[in-house]
Amino acid sequence: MDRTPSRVSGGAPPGEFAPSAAAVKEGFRRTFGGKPVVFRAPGRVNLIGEHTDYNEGFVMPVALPLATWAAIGLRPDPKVHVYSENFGEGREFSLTGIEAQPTGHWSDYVRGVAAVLQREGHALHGANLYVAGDVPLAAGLSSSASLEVACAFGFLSLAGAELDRRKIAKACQMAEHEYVGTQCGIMDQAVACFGREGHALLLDCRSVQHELLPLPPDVKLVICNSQVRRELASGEYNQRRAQCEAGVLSLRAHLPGISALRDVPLEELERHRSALTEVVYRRCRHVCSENQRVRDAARCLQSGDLSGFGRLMGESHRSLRDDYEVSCRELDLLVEIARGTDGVSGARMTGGGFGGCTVNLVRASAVPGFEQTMRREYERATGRIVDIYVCSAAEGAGPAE
Ligand code: GAF
Repeated sequence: MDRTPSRVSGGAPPGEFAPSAAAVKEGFRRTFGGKPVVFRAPGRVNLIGEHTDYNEGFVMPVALPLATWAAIGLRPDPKVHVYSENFGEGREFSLTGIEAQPTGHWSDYVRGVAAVLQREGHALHGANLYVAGDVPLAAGLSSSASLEVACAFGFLSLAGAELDRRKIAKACQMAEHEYVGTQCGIMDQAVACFGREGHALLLDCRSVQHELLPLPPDVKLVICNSQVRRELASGEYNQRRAQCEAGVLSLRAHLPGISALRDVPLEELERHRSALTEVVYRRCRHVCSENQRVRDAARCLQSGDLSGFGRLMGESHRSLRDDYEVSCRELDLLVEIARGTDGVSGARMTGGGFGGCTVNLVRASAVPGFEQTMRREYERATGRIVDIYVCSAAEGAGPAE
């Protein structure tokens, strides 16, 4: 999905498709005819708590104004015809007997969501579906979850089904496991469902319960896209998850009560370090320390301690770089440049890693200077152009008019 990234604060350049409820309605009318209903689901940026979700730990994501819109209308047969504005192509599949076989095509997300919802007992109707979004692809901002959740809302509304957001998030996560092949955690789908304007979510990924934390209104979330594309399904992500699970297995011989790294305080990990290989120990150290950082960061936000929050973001980045080994030269560089720039209280890589984006907390009045510095210094060092999205926390998924 080669989605043209747009500047959130500036909108799409003249002449380019700018996704919105009105634009996808019009796209639907052109492609299929008739009047659809429209749902929007946001991408996300994670402030802190990386690779902790599949260890049943804590995360602190924010829903973005970047989103996917899905326009949906009934078909008379049990088929789904889905057209993606971003890919400029459509696919069709039958709702009967959807195979759980990843094909590597973008429509796997849509097939997967339909299949899992049906398995959970929802009688889905055949549908025409027109999707479009402005979450940049493979940038670590969760374009996949936003597509899944927007489609889930669409399918369920046609079926006249009750919308339980926790169940929707879990169904979308399952769809990604089984139909795409990424063993992702619940963070992206949960924040797409539960995000709130002006707030970050403190999400407990074991219970999938969250608390809303107000963000300071004079601080912008500035996302810098390194333009190094990341592919979650490339195997590295699943390998990290397997290493964490191997750690839990070895630690369980000494700590019989644990079922996930969430249950292991850092002191216990240190005590039983010799039970682990060096690599597995470092992976576990990242997760155990990151869980603690998320809880500390929540306290910083609650007490208005932005510089404390920023310090924790810096520690998170170093831990992801050195212990979890999911950063890359370009992300490290973006963090390094940001750290020395006026008005920045925190900077770190965000999302799965291996490329993608950094997230920066920047005083609103310092944003223009920050943007200038990032563009200049990043190009000078890498020859690449950084793409910058200046955001505030947006609302989670719902109907769009
Ligand atoms: C990706 C996954 F989809 C999430 O579940 C999460 O693990 C994240 O990487 C890393 O924190 O976005």
